[in-house]
Amino acid sequence: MSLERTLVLVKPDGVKRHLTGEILSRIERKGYDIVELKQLTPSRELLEQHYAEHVGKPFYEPLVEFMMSGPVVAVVLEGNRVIEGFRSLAGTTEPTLAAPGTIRGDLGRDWGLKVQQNLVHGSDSPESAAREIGIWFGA
Ligand code: RTP
Ligand code: MG
Repeated sequence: MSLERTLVLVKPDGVKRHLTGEILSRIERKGYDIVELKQLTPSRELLEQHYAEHVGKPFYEPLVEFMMSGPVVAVVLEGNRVIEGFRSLAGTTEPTLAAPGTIRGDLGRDWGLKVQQNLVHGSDSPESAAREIGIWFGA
């Protein structure tokens, strides 16, 4: 058994395009449990914590601006190996290259903007998941 939790975000592009239901439906059909869920427009302070690892990268400021541009849906999922399982459902970062059958591959594309708008975020390790769940939902 490797019971894990992961933080998933439906990013502002996903919410604006009315894809929240489609994305949550894929998660539910896969069989993961939703243990927390809320919609909010994140503050710059929250996003600076969430994206601390990307400070200084060329896409950092456009990424923070994009993530502040509207509501996001924050979700905690639980299941065995859910961290890698959700990243597999999401597909690779660039929607152009993400495999068909994945969230980003089926529903995303390159919009020619300063930052990849790719519909979802998923924690990438148990350490990131614990840190990110603390940031979005408290300890
Ligand atoms: P995420 O953290 O959102 O699950 O995505 P990820 O692991 O696949 O990607 P990561 O490298 O952690 O980057 C975080 C987010 O920054 C945006 N990004 N844009 N060159 C670009 O335009 C670029 N590179 C990264 C994406 O929104 C990515 O999800
Ligand atoms: Mg990442």
